[in-house]
Amino acid sequence: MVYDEIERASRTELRELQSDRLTRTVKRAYEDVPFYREALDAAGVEPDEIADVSAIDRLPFTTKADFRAEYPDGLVAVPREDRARLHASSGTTGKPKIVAYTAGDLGIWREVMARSLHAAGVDSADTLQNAYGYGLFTGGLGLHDGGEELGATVIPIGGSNTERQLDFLVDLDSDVLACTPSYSLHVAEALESRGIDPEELALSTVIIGAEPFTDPMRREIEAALDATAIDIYGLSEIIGPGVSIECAEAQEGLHLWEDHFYPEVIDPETGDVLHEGEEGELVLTTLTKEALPVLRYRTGDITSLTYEQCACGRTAVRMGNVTGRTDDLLIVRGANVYPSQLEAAMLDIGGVAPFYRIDLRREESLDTIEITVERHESFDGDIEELNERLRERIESVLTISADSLDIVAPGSIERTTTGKAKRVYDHRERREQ
Ligand code: DLL
Repeated sequence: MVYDEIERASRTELRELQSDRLTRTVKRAYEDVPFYREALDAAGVEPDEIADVSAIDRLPFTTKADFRAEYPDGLVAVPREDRARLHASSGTTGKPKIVAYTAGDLGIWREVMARSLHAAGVDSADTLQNAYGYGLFTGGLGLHDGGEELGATVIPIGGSNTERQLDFLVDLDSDVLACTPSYSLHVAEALESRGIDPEELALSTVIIGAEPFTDPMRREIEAALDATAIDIYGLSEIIGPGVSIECAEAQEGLHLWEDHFYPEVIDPETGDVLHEGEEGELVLTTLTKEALPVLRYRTGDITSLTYEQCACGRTAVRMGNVTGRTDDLLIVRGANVYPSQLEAAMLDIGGVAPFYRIDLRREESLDTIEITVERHESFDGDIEELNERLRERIESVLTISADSLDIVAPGSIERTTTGKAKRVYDHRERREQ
């Protein structure tokens, strides 16, 4: 069942709508944002020439560096009196990216979030415990507004305060918990230490996003909370959460709301647009945003697209689960690996828990990689043998051997209770993120 008929529109209808909306977006960006006027002039593109989405690859990309260079509001297309809200996404270094919304944009956000929650199986009778952080981060207010739009009961508990999260899960019979995957694991552990059996909770769905997670990690979350884990994706620069989400019916890829956001996948090295099914960097163009129209934004997120119709009946393109970002790639002594590849390899072995950290250092101009991972509580086998198996497995994905591999006691690695999990500590140099 869809929330809005547009979710079942034919591909031809969608394409016509997208072309029409793209033309208007390009025109507005050109007229109202000096940055885009200069970028299009430099690329030799007249806004009128972009009459169809097939011409989108003539447009230049927008990058994270452009957001930083135009700080705080150089990319905003509307005067101050038309801006209804600002959010910010903080990098670990440098200036935050400030994003602006008109009242109309907030309406679109509510709509795509309500559609997302509906696709995730949430309905107006449900209680949604929203444990995403409120404030400048888009997670809290994004899920909040969408939940209200759908008619659900929203509990704006926000991030952290784990003891109260447990009280509410029990006392208020929350059906849905929305939070990062790492925090959901922390909640699961806290339930266990309080002796609460997740099977006795009303909780049926966890809506996880804002950071990458692998399939074994998802299985761990589902088992520990006795709930279905639904992947939700989004980013502040485009709108916040609600760009795409898995449907509860199929859980095979994330439906991307193509009537508002136009996706492409490119080769991150050459910038060439890739074909359906090929993995590369996701590029998004907003089709309806007023305050912050964004053309061909390089998200840095790695995924692929499929246009095959989903079993749930929605026609929107689906993107694969994002397990890494182009700037996450670890390069150690010539070996290239994404942290998610190491995570999947370690969890596949069994015996270890999804709590780990990776430390990279440079010693006498040689890079080293140290991996620390927790033993799973249920593991009662031979630790030496587990260490050996893990070492071999890590070496097979990393192509070099880890300089140290420590299996530590359950609970030793610091938990993330607010914001996004940090698992990689690169002590070699500070990198712009
Ligand atoms: O994280 C928006 C959000 C809030 C999404 C709540 C989902 C739930 P930013 O702080 O701007 O916005 O960070 C965006 O987070 O480019 C991805 O790298 C990563 N990310 C977001 N969702 C997912 C996901 C919010 N489901 C950046 N899987 C994005 C993997 C994700 N990575």
